[in-house]
Order: sequence, then C-alpha cells, then structure tokens
Amino acid sequence: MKPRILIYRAQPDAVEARLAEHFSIERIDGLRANPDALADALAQVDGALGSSVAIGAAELSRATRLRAIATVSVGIDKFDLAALDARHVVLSHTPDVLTETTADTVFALVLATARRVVELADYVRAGRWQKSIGAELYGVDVHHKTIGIIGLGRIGQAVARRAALGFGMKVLYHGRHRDETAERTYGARLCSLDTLLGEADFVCLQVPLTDATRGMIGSRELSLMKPDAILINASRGAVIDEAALIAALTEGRVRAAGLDVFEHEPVSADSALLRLPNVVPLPHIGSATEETRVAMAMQAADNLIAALIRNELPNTVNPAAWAKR
Ligand code: 8YV
Repeated sequence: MKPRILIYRAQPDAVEARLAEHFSIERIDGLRANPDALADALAQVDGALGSSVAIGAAELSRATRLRAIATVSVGIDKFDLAALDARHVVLSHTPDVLTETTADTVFALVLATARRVVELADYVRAGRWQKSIGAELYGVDVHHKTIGIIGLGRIGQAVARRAALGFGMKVLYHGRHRDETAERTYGARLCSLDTLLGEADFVCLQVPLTDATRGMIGSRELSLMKPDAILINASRGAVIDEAALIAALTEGRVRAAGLDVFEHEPVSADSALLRLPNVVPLPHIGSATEETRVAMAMQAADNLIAALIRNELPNTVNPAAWAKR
C-alpha cells in the first residue's frame, strides 16, 4: 500500500502527478484551515508537502504516523523544529533552485527604489509628464556604489555577484562566517554591522528569521545609515522593526526602502509603509516566477519521495530526527 501524504498547499499539476506515482494523496487548504483541522489532517498521513503555513506543536499534536514534511521554501521559520524533533519528523526545504531568482528580485528592488521606478510610472500614468523632468524627480545611481549585504549565504552571494560583476559595485558583507571566495573573486569586505550600515549606499538584508535576527534592524541601526542610503529586504519582514523604519523614512534619515517581505503578511492596506512614496512594496515574490516555483515544488516532491520511499534525506534541515524513529 502506498504511503499517504497531505498536500497542504496546491502544487503544479506535473508535481502532483509525480507525487501520485508514489503516494496516496490527501489535500487541505493550509492557508485557510484552522490549526485543529490541520492537526487532524496531519494525523492521517506519513508525509506532508506545502508552504507558507505555520506548523508547530499544536498542528503536530496527533501526528503519530507523520515521518517527513517537505516545504516548498528555503525559509523554515514557519516550523517549530523542537516540535518536529519531538515527533521525530524530518523537515526538508528547497535551497539552491530559488537562489538566482530571488537575487534578481533583490536587484529589481535596488533599481526600482534608486531610480524611483514605481513613483515615476505612476507620474506618467497620471498624465503629469508635461515637460522634461526636473531635479525633483531624479533618482540616484546604482552602478559603482557600495552595497552592504547582511547575510552572505546562497542568495546573498548571488546578490554580491550581480552587484560586483554586473554593476561594478563595492561589496561589503556582515555575517558569522568569512567568505574568502567572495573576497578573492570580487573584493567583498567582511565588516561589522555598524561599519556596513555607515558605509553602504544600499543595505540588503539576506538573513534567515531566527531569534538572533528578529528585529535586528531597529532605530539604532537605522540611525547609523547614511540619509541617502536605501534599505532592501527580501528575506523576512520581522528582521526589521517596521515602526522604526517608518519613522526613519518619514524623517528623511533613510532615503527609501524596497520591501518584498513584511512582519505581517499580507501587509495591511492601511499600513503606514504603503503610504510612503519612498517605499517600493512587493507581495513576497522573491522566488515567484513560473519556472522557479515549479522547480521548487519538484525539488520538494523529490525530497519527500527520497525520505518516504528510499529512506534518504536530501535537503533535510534536521536529519537527526529520523534516527530517533
Ligand atoms: C516563498 C520564500 O515564500 O523560499 C522561501 O523561503 O520565502 C519564498 O520562496 C515560499 O517559497 C513559499 O511559496
């Protein structure tokens, strides 16, 4: 008899067809289901696949047969790893396949904020373009400026490559580990967070959301940035103290912000962030291209097949949980 899995967020047809070759499939709309309904659904299956849904002790409370969850994401902050370990459930994710696409999104925000693309597109659409534009509508250059990348992981490195090799930018980075390849290849310079914030023209957040990074960019950090510097966040919204950012943008202590992620998503239409003309907001589209989302879902499906059918654990965040079974 085939193992039974729960798809808690609909996936592309080709991906669900691949899963159906190996598993009996149950479905639930994880974004709308309450924790109790999700707990009931997880209690019936050996594996689960989906994204963007918080899974912790409550959802796992009756999951006695669950062995593996495959998230269609590189971020794992929606999961309570201690609760997964307590249930001996392994979690896999989808690194690598989304790296380049997400780095493209970061640079879309860099260019859109620096050159005021959204604001000026609205200016044209509103019929306000009556003559050649004046200095009041100028943006700032990106090429050959200084970019500071907080978190030089896979995506951070891809951002650094675009910056150095594509735009001739000077690259600063801050993180727990030295990256000698980045330093050798394009002169990236490891520096303290304060130094990076004080020197960068573009500050890019590329850290996972953890207890250590939650709120890491607050009033103090924003006050260290140059007043014409631009903040870019395509990692997780909760890394920034949004009230402090609103104040800094409103008071001109930071020039602009490009935000693909928010502390609470979807961000509320009446958020003060959305009323600021120097904010370019996107609806968490970092990896959201047709090609990449299929590739991510396929990788998640292969991760789940490997775990439940072949007893292999590729891209697994907590492999030790498997050994406890
Ligand atoms: C999407 C992401 O939110 O991979 C992540 O961690 O944040 C984005 O790619 C995720 O893939 C859900 O579809």
